Amino acid sequence: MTAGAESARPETGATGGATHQMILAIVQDEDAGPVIEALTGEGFRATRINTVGGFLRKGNATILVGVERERLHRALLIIRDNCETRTEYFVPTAPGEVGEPYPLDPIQVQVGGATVFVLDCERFERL
Ligand code: 2BA
Repeated sequence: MTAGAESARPETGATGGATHQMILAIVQDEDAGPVIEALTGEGFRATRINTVGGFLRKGNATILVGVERERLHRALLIIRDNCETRTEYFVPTAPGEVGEPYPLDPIQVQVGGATVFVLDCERFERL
């Protein structure tokens, strides 16, 4: 049976629970390459989307990983082990009396390892 034919059926469990889950992991740019390499090295499939954090307005990466429920834990471990916590600085501004806003003292923030959401997949197909 081809992969396409096999997966043309909705992949839901006998109890109706999802058999696949979607990991949505927001990681720092520097960690995205190692995370994807480690995931694919263990047979996971992953997609990287280049994103921007709403607070720092700095580029980061959102990695989508569709996984079978039994392999979820392993994928999360890989993500955790390949993401570092780093210190970044955010420079807030205050409105100036005339013209340009002026910078205030930098605020230190700890970014990462990874911000992870795990979603049940209602349906997974490869067409
Ligand atoms: P950013 O929004 O650029 O946030 C970068 C870091 O700034 C955060 O690191 C956190 O330490 C700090 N931060 C964010 N919002 C803050 C606030 N209102 N006040 C003070 N500090 C704040 P992480 O928590 O590790 O988040 C890293 C990135 O993950 C975020 O980048 C954002 O792109 C994403 N993210 C985090 N939580 C999220 C959520 N609940 N929903 C969607 N994306 C999220």
